[in-house]
Amino acid sequence: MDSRSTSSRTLPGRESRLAADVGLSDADLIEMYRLVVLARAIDERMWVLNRAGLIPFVISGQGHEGAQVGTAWALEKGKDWIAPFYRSIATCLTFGMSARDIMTAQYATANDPSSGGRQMPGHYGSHEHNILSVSSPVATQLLHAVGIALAAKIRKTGQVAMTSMGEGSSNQGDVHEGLNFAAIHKLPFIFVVENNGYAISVPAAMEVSVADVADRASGYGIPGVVVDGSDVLACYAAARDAVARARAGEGPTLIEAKVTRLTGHSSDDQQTKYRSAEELAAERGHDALPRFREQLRDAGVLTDEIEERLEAKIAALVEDATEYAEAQPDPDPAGATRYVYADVEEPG
Ligand SMILES: Cc1ncc(C[n+]2csc(CCOP(=O)(O)OP(=O)(O)O)c2C)c(N)n1
Ligand SMILES: [Mg+2]
Repeated sequence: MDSRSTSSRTLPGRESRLAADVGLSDADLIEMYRLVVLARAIDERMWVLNRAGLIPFVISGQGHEGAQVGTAWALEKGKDWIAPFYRSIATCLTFGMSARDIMTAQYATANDPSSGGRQMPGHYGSHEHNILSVSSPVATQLLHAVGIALAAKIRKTGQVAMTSMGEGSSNQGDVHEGLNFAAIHKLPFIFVVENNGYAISVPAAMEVSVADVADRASGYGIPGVVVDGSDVLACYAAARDAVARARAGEGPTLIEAKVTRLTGHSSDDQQTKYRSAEELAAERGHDALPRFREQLRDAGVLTDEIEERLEAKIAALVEDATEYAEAQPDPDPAGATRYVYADVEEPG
């Protein structure tokens, strides 16, 4: 059974205070931590492979993982929908994609579930897990997610659609149109802004005219919540409340998670050109991974024994995913236009 399906059945007195306070079990917390650590380990491996000339392009989720696992955990796997963006590795893992699924997308293999090697690396998607394929033009996925939420409302399925993107992307016109529509029709929709303070080399103050993107929610008559993206459980609690509102027919919520970008924008960017050494060092202090680890250790949830086991399993998963993806065949060039043009019979 998926550990999340038990999350609302915390046994009083049997779980840590930390877990009980947010309505989760200790097993949930361990699994959330595992996902954060796994996402980081896959990401770090991607950079090594890129620098070794084995994969062409990396766009990293490092610094975003805690917010991604926290928010995605509140949704129901296999029922709800996610329209992710290029940094959403931890979101996709939380929603059911595997390390192999992520790695085959980096290698653009024929059997990559995201697109069979057709999409740019970092454009994850999974038909099996209700994860919409990432589109390269940023913010377009919000419209798709709102459409899914509209369908859910019309069909009365009880599903929720969540999308995520950066604060820079949140300035696109699509966001205004989609939020306005979702708010008017009280759609079961959640908008997560992962604010890492930069859009490539442009700092937030030059992208957004307000300190908090969440302030814009009031312009649509919906709740806007600012949450510390390095606090996994605060992110979970914000998303849990948003899901409850959405399922109750009360409409959308905007969650702004203040995260950090620990790497350059992509493997083609060098952030030391536009960020000082002091700023980059300070970013390390806003990382969810060590913070969550410490929190779980203090609560007695994460022990040496559990941690050793987790580390060994994650190292093996990353190794397996790399070797597996390396060994998979490239897509057949003859199929390059499949799904691009309609397959029409040539006349006579
Ligand atoms: C419509 C559109 N404009 C520009 C780009 C090029 N582009 C890709 S990512 C990016 C920065 C986005 O910044 P932000 O939304 O803050 O996300 P972050 O990369 O910081 O996570 C830009 C300008 C694009 N892909 N689509
Ligand atoms: Mg950004």
